[in-house]
Amino acid sequence: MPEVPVLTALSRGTEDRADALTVAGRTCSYEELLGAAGAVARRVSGLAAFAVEATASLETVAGVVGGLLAGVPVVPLPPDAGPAEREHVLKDSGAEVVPVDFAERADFAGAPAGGAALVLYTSGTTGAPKGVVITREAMAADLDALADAWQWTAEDTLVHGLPLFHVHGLVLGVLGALRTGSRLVHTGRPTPEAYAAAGGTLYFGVPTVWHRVVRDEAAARALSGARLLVSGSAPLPAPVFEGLRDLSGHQPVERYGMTETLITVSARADGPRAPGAVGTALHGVTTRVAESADGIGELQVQGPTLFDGYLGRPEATAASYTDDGWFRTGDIAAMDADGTHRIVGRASTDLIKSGGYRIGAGEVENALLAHPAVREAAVVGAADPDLGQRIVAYVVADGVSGQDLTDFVAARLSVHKRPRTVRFLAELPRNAMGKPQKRLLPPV
Ligand code: MLC
Ligand code: AMP
Repeated sequence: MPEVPVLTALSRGTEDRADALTVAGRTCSYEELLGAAGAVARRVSGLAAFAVEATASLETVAGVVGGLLAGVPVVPLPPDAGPAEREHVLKDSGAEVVPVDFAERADFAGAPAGGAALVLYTSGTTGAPKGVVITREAMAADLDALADAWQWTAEDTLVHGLPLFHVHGLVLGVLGALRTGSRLVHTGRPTPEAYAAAGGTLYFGVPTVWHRVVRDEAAARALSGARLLVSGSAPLPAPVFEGLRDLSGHQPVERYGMTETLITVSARADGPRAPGAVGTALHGVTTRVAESADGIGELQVQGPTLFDGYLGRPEATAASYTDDGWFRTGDIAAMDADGTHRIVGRASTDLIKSGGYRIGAGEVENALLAHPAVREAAVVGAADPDLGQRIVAYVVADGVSGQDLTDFVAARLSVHKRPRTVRFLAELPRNAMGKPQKRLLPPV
């Protein structure tokens, strides 16, 4: 068996099982996955980077494993990204799309030792998404720290249905299984029925998924046989924590992270869990809450799980660190005396978290402004019981409907970046300097 960086369980080939991996209803063994990944590695070897259409499929897994084998960074493309977003990602990364045929098999020996493995595109407060360069070393460090925190082993069956173009679904949810050797069942979509039917020991979900599970009482009760339910990517509301506890008998473990840092803080399988608490710093990670009078301030982190910068943007990379070398998360946190972290908000209201997706208000505003009828646009996140935050667009426009604008954004960018509510205003509220003031917008 060839050595696949990061994926120690896969490389060892020990305990290969015919059903090692199931993605959206199709199942394969490690050997079959390695064969398909070998064919990808041969094809991409020597490229600077390549992109895969990151549908929830065995092809996406083979593409990413093939990139690791060949030592070529992979750019997972959100499958529903509209033309504007797609063009930006491909141009910015310089990656060409390489199609993956899972039926093709080849041997590929020898992988370079370290370096960039993934480039994940993620939104900032303004402008187009930036490419976050993630190394093999960072992923290996993070997955080992999570295995330690969650007692995650080859005995587990991991179940989730999260997208394969972000840290949660791809790094934790696929590469984590291939490093620890746990079986993986990816349910295609993260529906309560599919989670209930999968019979796993370890479950991953964003709070929206857990909210939907709790609303489906039978599905929540069916999870009682699991070992650990893990929530992350956005704050888990207390009623959802309590609903899971009451129906499944499990207090969910909450963990916190970012594309740029991977997961840095988590509750432990053998430790306390409480609503609103995201646990302690993972092994190897150091955190601090920036100085403030009330003990609440920006969470800053250091450690081996951090990214290798924004692709081609040294200024943005430098700006994301303090002068003394700590990564600035932009999240506002408090830390208890025992080192338990609580995330209490975000420094900028222009980063929206909807269904666990990070969405920059500026990117949606620019998409709206590309519509010929739109003169001005201001986008905010409004509290939503299911999505956490719902995208609300305030626009100054004539001769166009809210649905037209929603569809326009959904077609240019990814579908999850579309406004769920559009409000028409005669003008945006401004200060004396003429600058739009989002806090003066009327309530939704
Ligand atoms: C609706 N649809 C439209 C549309 N309106 N399509 C085009 N135009 C319109 N105007 C259709 C879509 O085609 C799609 O169809 C469906 O509606 C999707 O609807 P949705 O409402 O957007 O999906 P929803 O069910 O609300 O999704 C909830 C969710 C999703 C939880 C499944 O938000 C999700 O997968 N979230 C996970 C995000 C995540 O993984 N984040 C991790 C980031 S990493 P169809 O046919 O496709 O159904 C990170 C680090 C860390 O944060 O700490 O983990
Ligand atoms: P992303 O880059 O998509 O990975 O999003 C990272 C952001 O998700 C963080 O900066 C936080 O704002 C948010 N986040 C992730 N996990 C949690 C959590 N457990 N609680 C609150 N916010 C979270």
